[in-house]
Amino acid sequence: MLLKNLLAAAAMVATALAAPTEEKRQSSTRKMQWFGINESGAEFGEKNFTGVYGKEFIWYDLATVDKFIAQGMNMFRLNFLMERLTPNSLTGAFDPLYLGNLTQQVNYITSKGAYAMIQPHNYGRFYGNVITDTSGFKTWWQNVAAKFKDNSLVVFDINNEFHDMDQQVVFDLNQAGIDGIRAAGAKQTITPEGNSWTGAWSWISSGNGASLVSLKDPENKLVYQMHQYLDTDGSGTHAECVSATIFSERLQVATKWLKDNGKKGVIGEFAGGVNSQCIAALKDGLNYMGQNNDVWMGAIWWAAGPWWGDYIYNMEPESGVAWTGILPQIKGSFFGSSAPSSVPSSTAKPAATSTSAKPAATSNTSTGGSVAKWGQCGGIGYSGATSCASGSTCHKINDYYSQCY
Ligand SMILES: *[C@@H]1O[C@H](CO)[C@@H](O)[C@H](O)[C@H]1NC(C)=O
Ligand SMILES: *[C@@H]1O[C@H](CO)[C@@H](O)[C@H](O)[C@H]1NC(C)=O
Ligand SMILES: *[C@@H]1O[C@H](CO)[C@@H](O)[C@H](O)[C@H]1NC(C)=O
Ligand SMILES: CC(=O)N[C@H]1CO[C@H](CO)[C@@H](O)[C@@H]1O
Repeated sequence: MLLKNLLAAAAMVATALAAPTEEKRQSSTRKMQWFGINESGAEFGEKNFTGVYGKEFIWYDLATVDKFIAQGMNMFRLNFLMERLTPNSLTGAFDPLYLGNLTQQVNYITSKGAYAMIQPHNYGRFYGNVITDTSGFKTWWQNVAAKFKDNSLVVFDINNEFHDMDQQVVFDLNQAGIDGIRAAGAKQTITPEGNSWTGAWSWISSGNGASLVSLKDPENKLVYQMHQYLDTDGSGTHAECVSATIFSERLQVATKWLKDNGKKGVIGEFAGGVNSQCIAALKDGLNYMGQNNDVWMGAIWWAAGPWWGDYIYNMEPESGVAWTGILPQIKGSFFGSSAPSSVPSSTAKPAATSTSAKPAATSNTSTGGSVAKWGQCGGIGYSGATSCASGSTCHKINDYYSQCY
């Protein structure tokens, strides 16, 4: 997010969680598949595409991943810049160190059974210019997806917040990204994003709905990523929220579009300031999403990361204002109350409602009846293959999730 933000998310199977005892309770009442956090910092210094690690930009503190998971989160949207991953061109070689950091983060997160969303924070631009080379963009995604195609807990976010672009270019870039990812043999969930900062409230008025409904995915695993802030201009730059019901109100046109068209969506960025009106609006909106979990896969908070300091939405453990002021207030909305009657029956078995996020079925690229490295190989409720591809063995992560590595 820059002027406006949003979220991206990936799908999470409720059974793929850490901390057996605690998560057992949570997974049985999870209202939406994904509850996540934006990890932000590797895209910092957006005016300086080279930058230096630790000076212009920073990667994420892996210890915080465990803390978020302990709070029930299962989705990490990893912000980074395309220019730092492939500095020479869209089709050029990777910077091995930047790729190394991205890969390390993805592997750590997914080794814990959570989802990692690979999210180029580029607004449809490369070195400041709108990307018009759809073929090059397809190759960029094919090359990136090839690196992660065997990790079923990875989700691909085509690009953060297209804006002020020709709608056809936004469509073409999304389709090229999808085509590139599938050309690499990757079968995981993909989240396209829209023009106009991919706002949920403007999904129809922006023209995104009419245009992006026609995106084609041979795997049928698209989850439309939208972003929604609660301040007056929807920019996510104010601590105040318009009203205690503004979040659910702003989600309504998008919810209708998703239902009318048989699509799935995720709120890849959302936030409000630490005050009672915003907290009420956040709970109301998340409860609304939970009631509509046939189309909403989840929501991802903006933001965490080591460098957010006293930022109004900072959820970095344990100093961020939102870590103490928001997370304890809203996490219940992702899991429901203790009253079983408040839990929709469909949430008791989220995996069954998800066509897009079934780890075992998506990354099984090995032959001979074995699970590819990083794929799921066991856990309560899992019925897939249990033998790992050569070079990896099955490790129990928790009662609900075992993984090949
Ligand atoms: C960009 O980052 C490099 C490396 O830290 C630094 O030397 C340079 O001054 C920065 N350029 C700008 C315009 O900030
Ligand atoms: C991450 O980037 C830093 C700075 O370039 C580098 O020193 C480090 O080796 C990288 N880590 C990995 C795992 O590649
Ligand atoms: C995965 O491997 C199993 C054997 O362990 C096989 O039956 C199944 O068809 C494979 N699934 C996919 C999607 O390739
Ligand atoms: C609304 C908001 O806080 N946006 C910030 C999101 O993160 C980028 C950097 O990635 C900042 O530049 C924005 O100000």
